[in-house]
Parts: sequence; structure tokens; C-alpha cells
Amino acid sequence: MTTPNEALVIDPPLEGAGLRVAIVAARFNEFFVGHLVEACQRELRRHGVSVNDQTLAWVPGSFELPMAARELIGSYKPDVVICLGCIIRGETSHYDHVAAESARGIARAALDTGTPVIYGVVTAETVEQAINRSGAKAGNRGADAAVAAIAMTRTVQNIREMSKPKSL
Ligand code: INI
Repeated sequence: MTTPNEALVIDPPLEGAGLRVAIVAARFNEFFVGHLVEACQRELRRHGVSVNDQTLAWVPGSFELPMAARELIGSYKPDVVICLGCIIRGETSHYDHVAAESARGIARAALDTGTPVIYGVVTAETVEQAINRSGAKAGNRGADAAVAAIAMTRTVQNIREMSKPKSL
């Protein structure tokens, strides 16, 4: 509701009940990604997402996350997809290619399909950074991704609801 001179604010509550959520997880650096998946699932449940409304698909590495996200959107028809991976800089330029393509592909999957796709990929310069971002000192990127998924889905739903023609 708005009153004159008051901006319309879209900021729905973090309510997960009824949402269908697909998680895609990369096996590469599975030690870290496993912690992201666990925290993500725990956070989804904490916000009301039923386990029956969740699916988890594993892919070989972060490079493959976007393709699996698109396939899931086409078949399982989730409200949101969460991509989880861990890319650690090594001695070669492989890191840069994998990091750039996975980020670009995840963004494109969302923009091309209209289904939110959340970027829950840890990019780390060192193993120590990866440890910290997978649940040690710097939070857990998987839990953050779960919250982002619910927030983004509800916001998009509200925007779509708002733009529907009002019945008389
Ligand atoms: N995949 C990752 O998820 N993290 C990495 O750190 C990584 N590195 O550094 O190589 C990685 N490579 C594999 C890549 O994602 C693909 O699975 C592979 O190239 C096959 O297409």
C-alpha cells in the first residue's frame, strides 16, 4: 500500500514455504562444496522450504553449473535454482576461464529463462580463503545463497503480481 508521496517498496518477507528449489552442486573441490550444500539445505528448511520441494543435482565442476541449471528449469520447473561451487586459483589460467564462464553462464541462465538462478560459487585465491568462505571465519556462501534464493524469488513474484492487470 502507498500513500501520496510515498515510494512503492517491494521487500517481501523471507518465506520459503511452497517454493520449489533446485540446487546444482559442483563435485570439483567437493570437500568445500559439501559444506556449502549442507548449509544451503539447512537454511532453506529453516525458512520453511519443504525437503519434498527440493532437488539436488551434482555436476563435475563449476563450468558445468549453468547447463544443468537450464536443464532443471526446463524439466523440474523450479521457482529458483541455486548453483554451488568452489573455484580455487591454481598455477594456470584455468581458474580465470572457469570462474568467468560459470559466472557468465549462471547470469545468462536467469536472464534467458526468467527463473532466478543464484550464484553461490566460492572463488578463492587460496585454500585458506576457501575454508573461511565455506563455513569457517567468513560465513558460509551456501547459507547466503539460500537466503538470496528466497529473497530474489519472492521479489520477482511480487513484481510480476504487481504488473498483472487488476480485475474489476
Ligand atoms: N572446477 C571447479 O569447480 N573449481 C575449480 O577450482 C576448477 N579448477 O581450478 O580447475 C574446476 N575445474 C573443472 C571445470 O569446472 C570443469 O569441470 C572441467 O573443465 C570439465 O569441463
